[in-house]
Amino acid sequence: MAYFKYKGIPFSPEFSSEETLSYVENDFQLLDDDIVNITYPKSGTHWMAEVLSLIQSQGDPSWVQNVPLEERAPWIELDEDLKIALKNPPPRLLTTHLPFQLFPKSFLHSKAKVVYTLRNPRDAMVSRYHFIKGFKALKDPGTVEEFMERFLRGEIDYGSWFDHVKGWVEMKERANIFFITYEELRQDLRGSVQKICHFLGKELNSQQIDSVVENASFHKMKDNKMSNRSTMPENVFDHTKATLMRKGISGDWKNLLTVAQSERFDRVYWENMCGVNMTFPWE
Ligand code: PPS
Repeated sequence: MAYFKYKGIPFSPEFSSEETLSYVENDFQLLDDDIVNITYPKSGTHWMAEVLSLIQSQGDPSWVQNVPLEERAPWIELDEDLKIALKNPPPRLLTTHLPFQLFPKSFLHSKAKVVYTLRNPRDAMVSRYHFIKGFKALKDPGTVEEFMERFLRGEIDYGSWFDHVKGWVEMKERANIFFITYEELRQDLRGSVQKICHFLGKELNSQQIDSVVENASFHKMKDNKMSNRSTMPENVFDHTKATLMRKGISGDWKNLLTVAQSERFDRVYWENMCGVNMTFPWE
C-alpha cells in the first residue's frame, strides 16, 4: 500500500488519516498533567510506554498485566488510538511518533511532560526492516540495501530519522522535555527509571522502583500479551513473519549491514548530524 503525505511526511493510510493528523496538530489540547512518550519508530516506544505505565501505577504491575499498552498509552496520530486518548481520564499517558512540526500546537503553552527516547538509528532501521515484514498493508521492505536507502532518504512512514531527532533536539532547553536513549535504558534501567521519576516529579520508593525495573524487562514484556502486540489481528499482522519483541539488544545492525553499507550510513549520518548540539552513546 502506498503512503500518503501530510505536510511532506509519509504516513500509512491503514492507520492514520489527514483528518486525524490535522486535528492532532491544530486542535488536540494537551493537558498540564499529560505525560507524552515520543520516539522515532523502533526506538523503544513500547519499552518507555511500559516504564511510564509502571511509574504511573507506582510499580503495581496489575495495570500493565490487564490493560493493552495501546489503551494505556495510545498513539495520538492513529485514528483508532486517538479516540481512546480523547476518552482516557487525566492524568493521561500519550504516545506519538510525530515529528515536532506536526505535534499538537497546544504544547507550546502547556506544562505537559515529554519523554523523548532515541536509539542508534542503525538499530532502529534494522528493527523496522524486520518488523515491517509482518504488516500486511505496508510496503515490503525489499533488500537491506533498498530499505537502507529509503531510510536514509526519509522515504518511510514518519519521514527522516535525522529530521525527527533534529526537530525535537531544538526543544531541549524547555524544562518539560527529557531526553533519554534506548542504550541508556539497556545499560542501567534502574538508574534511568530513577531519572525519569525525578523529571516527572514522582517519588517512588526502592521496592516500587524494583518492580518497575522487573516488569519492564525484555522477558516480562515479551511474555505479557498486553504489551507484546501478539494480539494484533491476523488480517493486519502476520505473526509468523515478524514480532515486536524481537531481540531487544543494542548493536544488532552489525549482523545485517555489510562494511560498505555501514560506511555509507556513517557518511550520511555525519552529513546530517554534524552541528547538532547533543551527543549520543553511539557516536
Ligand atoms: S514501534 O513499533 O515503533 O512502536 O516499536 P518500538 O517499541 O519503538 O521498538 C521495538 C524495539 O524495542 C525493543 N524492546 C525492548 N528492548 C529491550 N527491553 C525491552 N523491555 C524492550 N521492549 C521492546 C524490541 O525488541 C524492538 O527492538 P528489536 O531490535 O527489533 O528487538
